[in-house]
Order: sequence, then C-alpha cells, then structure tokens
Amino acid sequence: MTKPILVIGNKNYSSWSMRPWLALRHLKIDFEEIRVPLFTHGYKEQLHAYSSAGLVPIYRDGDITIWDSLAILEYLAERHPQLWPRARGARAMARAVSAEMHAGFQALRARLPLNCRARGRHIAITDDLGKDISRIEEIWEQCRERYRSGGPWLFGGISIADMMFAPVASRFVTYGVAVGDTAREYIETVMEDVNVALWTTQAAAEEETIGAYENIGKS
Ligand SMILES: N[C@@H](CCC(=O)N[C@@H](CS)C(=O)NCC(=O)O)C(=O)O
Repeated sequence: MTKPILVIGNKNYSSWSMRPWLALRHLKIDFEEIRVPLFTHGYKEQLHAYSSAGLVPIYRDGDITIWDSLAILEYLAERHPQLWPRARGARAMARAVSAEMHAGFQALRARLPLNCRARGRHIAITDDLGKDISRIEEIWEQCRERYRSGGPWLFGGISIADMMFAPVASRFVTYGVAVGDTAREYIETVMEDVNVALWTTQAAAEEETIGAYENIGKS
C-alpha cells in the first residue's frame, strides 16, 4: 500500500499546513511529506499537480484528495474518533471553536502571520486585532475552565481544537502578545508538545524567507 501524502508549505509560515501535520504525527500515521516552499518559482504549478485549488495543505490517501485543513482533520477523525472529545457536549463545542478559528480572526491572520522561528517581534494592537486576541483568550479560558480536570488541553485531552489553535499559540510567542495566566499556561502546553516542538525546529532550519512576513513587527 502506498503511503498517504501530505503536501505542505513552508513550515515557518504555513499555519494551515501545520494543523493536519500535527494530527498525522499525533496519530503516528506513516505519511509522505511533500514540502513546497510558497511563493517561489513554479510553486503554484506544483500545487496544481495535486489539487486544482492550488493551496496547501493537500492530503492524498489512495484515490481520495482533500484540499482543506479542517476537512483533512475531519477525514482523519472518521477513522480516529479520538481526535475529537468523546463527550457529545465537549465535541460540539470543540467543533464550534475549530470552525470559528477556520472561518474567522482575519485581523490576526493578516497582521500576525505565522513565523515560527522569529522572536521579539512587536506590533501595535489595533481595535480589530485586539478583538481577535480577546476572543481567542475568551475561548481558551472557557474551555480550560470547563475541562481542566481532564488534562492540560482545551478539552482535557488533545483534540482537533488544539491543532487548530496551535499556530495561534506560536504567533503569540513570536509577537510577544500579552495574555493572562490561563492563556499563558495553555501556550506553554502547546509549545512544549513534542510535535509542535518538532515542527518549530524544522521551521527554524528552513532557508527560504518571505519578505512580506519577515518585515512585520521588526524594530
Ligand atoms: N481554508 C484553507 C486555506 C489554505 C491556505 O490559504 N493556504 C495557504 C498557506 S497557509 C496557501 O496555500 N497559500 C499559497 C497561495 O496563496 O498561493 C485551509 O484551511 O486549508
């Protein structure tokens, strides 16, 4: 049997790629990783060879191709239901916060691009960005308050919701976003996770740079 393939962008910059990669690693699925550095010569053609959407991540499992991060996570969860919390109420909430992350937080995405290896970047917190940051903290606090007894993740044990928010934790570290104790603790949990740590190390070893992202927050 051929291995499933995950096509990803630069580990340093591609937040959507990071999410299903974390799930595959967490599940210990043997997959082939194809890394296509974004915005380099010919990258779109390379992506179009896997999916007409031309965006990463793309997951190919036999004759099934999935070209969206959350859809890939849902596909994996069909075979590995432990990716969602077991209790129905927790599972519903985990799906809601994951969908909220997938669809929203435009200011955060535009103003704080993922830059795993960068530290000490600072940006002005405008109203729209401040609202996104507060809402993320609110989600984290609500989840941690309800599910603290089950473990250190949003719903106790690790779930897709944590994979959806992992790149946000990384951004908060890169840009030194000031957060409360609960968020700080949660960010530590995420950053210390063995797979997040591996992704971050591999991101730091990449040589490509994307100028538009590197210029953000440099003093
Ligand atoms: N909603 C999609 C978004 C995918 C996406 O925007 N990927 C970005 C990288 S993180 C990309 O492929 N950018 C390359 C480009 O815009 O050409 C998902 O969740 O997978």
